[in-house]
This record gives sequence, C-alpha cells and structure tokens, in this order.
Amino acid sequence: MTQDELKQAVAKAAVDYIAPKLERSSIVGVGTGSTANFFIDYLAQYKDDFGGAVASSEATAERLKKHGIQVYDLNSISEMEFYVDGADETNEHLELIKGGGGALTREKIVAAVAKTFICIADESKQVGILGDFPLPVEVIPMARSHVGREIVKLGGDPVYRDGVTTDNGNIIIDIHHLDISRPVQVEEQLNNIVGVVTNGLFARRPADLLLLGTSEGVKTIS
Ligand code: ABF
Repeated sequence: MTQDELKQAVAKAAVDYIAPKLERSSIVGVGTGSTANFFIDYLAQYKDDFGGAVASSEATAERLKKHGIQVYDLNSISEMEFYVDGADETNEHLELIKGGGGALTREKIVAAVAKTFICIADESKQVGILGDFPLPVEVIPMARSHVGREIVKLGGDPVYRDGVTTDNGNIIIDIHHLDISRPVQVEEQLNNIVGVVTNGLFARRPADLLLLGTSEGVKTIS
C-alpha cells in the first residue's frame, strides 16, 4: 500500500469509529494536514448527523465549509467529544510531535478541549524516541533570537522556518537534534521560555487513541 492509501485507511477508520457515537448536537474537532484532509472528506457523508466542527486551521475550516460542514468558533461551544488529527511522529505512549504544517497552537488548544483525541497516522510516523522529526515551536516574532539562544542551551539546533507566518501571526522555529527521551519534561522546558507560544510536543496531553495504518491493516492502540 502507498503512504496515501494508508492515510486514507486510517481516516476512514476514524470516521467509522466516531460516526456511531455522534449525536445531532455533537461538535467534532478537526485537525490539519493530508491525513486530516482525508478524514474530512470521509466525514462529509455524515454532515447531517452531527452539529458541526471546530477547525485547527484556516485551511481546514475552508475544506470543511466546502463540504457543507458547519464550522464553529471554539469559544461558542462548551463541549467537544472528539478531536481527530494526524501527527508527524508518535511513540508507544501516544506522545506526539505535531506542527509540521505550522498549525500546532490551534491543534493543541483543540486537543485540550476534546474529551477524546484520536490520532490518525501511517506507520512511517511511529518511532521509538521522538525527535528525528524537527520539533516545531511557534514564537512571537520579536522573541525569535532570544528563543533561539535558549533552545541552544537545551541542546537543540534552532532553525527559523523562512517565509512562514502562522494563522496567529507568529513565526516557527524547528528544533533539530534535541534529546526528547523525556517528552513531558522537554515540553515543559520549552513552554517556560518567554516568547514561546506553543511547542509541538503533545506529551502532557497525549492522544487517547492511535489509529495506525500498516500494511497488515489499521491497528488500534490506546
Ligand atoms: C497535522 O498535520 C500536524 O500536526 C502534522 O504536522 C501534520 C501531519 O501531516 P500529514 O497528515 O500530512 O502527514 O496533524
């Protein structure tokens, strides 16, 4: 199977998992990226059976609207049963690196609100120790150099993502070669740097369920 076919398989599995649990009033949190896009396309067939969605990016909001799925501002909803999104890396504890697409802040906010966070990923994303994928950090523009210096003190190599502005008007620094053998601790250290808005480690709030696309089929890991 190609990587795209694996992504489609997990996207469909996520829809099959949540569809029977959705009520007319249910709001679904929807992530960003190519796997999430497949999820949106499958979810559209159920658009009359649930209340609508909260999007983790402007791009996702556009795609949802094109399918006729109602998109809500997160502040206007009080409860969200599911958040479904991809990842750049996952370990066996369902701790993730996210944000390769630059939407990490909104993704982390939606993940914080959702009762159940379902991660959908193909098997290339599964790793022993997180960190081969450069860890994205969203940073307030004026703090770029300061944050870079602090990252070096932590042992990482900061690389400014040239030409990228997030949906929140900030910049992204990708951290290479950082030791992430203790993800919760690293997430907290990065959070403590003044000027960091969000980092792409989802360890304090990992996924609850991982649907992993493999050549032997979709594996469900919790
Ligand atoms: C989002 O999409 C991001 O957190 C992550 O960076 C990316 C994964 O992309 P894809 O599904 O295209 O591999 O979930």
